[in-house]
Amino acid sequence: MFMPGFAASRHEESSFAREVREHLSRTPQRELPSHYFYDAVGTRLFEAITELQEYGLTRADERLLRNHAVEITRAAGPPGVLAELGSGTGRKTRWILEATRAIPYYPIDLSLAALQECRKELGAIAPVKPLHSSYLEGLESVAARRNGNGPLLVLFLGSTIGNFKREAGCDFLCQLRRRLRPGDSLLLGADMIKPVQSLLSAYDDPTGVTAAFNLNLLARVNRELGGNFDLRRFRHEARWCERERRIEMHAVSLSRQRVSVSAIGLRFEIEKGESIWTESSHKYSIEDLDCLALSGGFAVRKRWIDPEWPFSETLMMVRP
Ligand code: AVI
Repeated sequence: MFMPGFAASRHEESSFAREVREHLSRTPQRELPSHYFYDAVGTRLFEAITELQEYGLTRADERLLRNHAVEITRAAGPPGVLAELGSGTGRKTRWILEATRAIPYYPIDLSLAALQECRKELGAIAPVKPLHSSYLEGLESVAARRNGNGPLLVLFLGSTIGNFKREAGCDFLCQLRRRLRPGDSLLLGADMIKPVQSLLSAYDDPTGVTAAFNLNLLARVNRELGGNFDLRRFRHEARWCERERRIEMHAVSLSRQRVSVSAIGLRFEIEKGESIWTESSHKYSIEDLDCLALSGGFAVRKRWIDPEWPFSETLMMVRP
């Protein structure tokens, strides 16, 4: 019996396959999308990165939230509902939840394991309502369920905004704003511009954890899409791009070689010294952040900056 849709769904390409083909085919600069770093191995490696002495970003984010949670929540309204985009296990959010009075908390993430852990860890402090979805879809669900619970505070921490191209980041904020109401707010964590040498060490640590994190993306293509990347013939490189004020991570080919990715029917040759661009981490000035808030439809209410590792939490209110 012919079952409509069956054949199509069997051959339907995953978004990973589609995006890998599209990005790896780009010329003259081949790319891979950085949001695919986080498979089980990549997630562990990223956790290890956050512990590195050279990578001060996560500790600075946590310090600010721990030291200023009460001020943050007071300045935000106080909020009646909390949502977090890309919550992971919600480790950093504990202090914000403790500073509010058991308001509903909607962690939004694509990792089911992280959401389960989040509910286990924070369920005693507040009603945790995990949403397994993308950022904007998750936020839409929150908007549909918030009832008359008072202002919504959205957390977007960890400088994930830095992994968006600048224009895409601005566009993302506009889309976020459209799902909010006047009185709602956004707490945006962003890594700030700092001396280039400390940034280069943060993204190319001497223990090689970031190198493993970067090359694991090639390994993931091998594992999931039948790629034949020879990881020994690529090296990790972190570059500072002054014009765009960002760190770029590349996987640089150590020799001329042929690559094939069987599941997506892709074959290409890569020259010695040619690279695959895997990630951008944009860094911000105060002016950049003010401009981002304004063009996204927000007004900056208050900002906290870590003195040890320049990192900022900017609280912005929805502009009517
Ligand atoms: C998740 N994101 C904010 C990290 C960053 O710093 O851009 C990912 C990362 N890449 C290399 N090290 C950490």
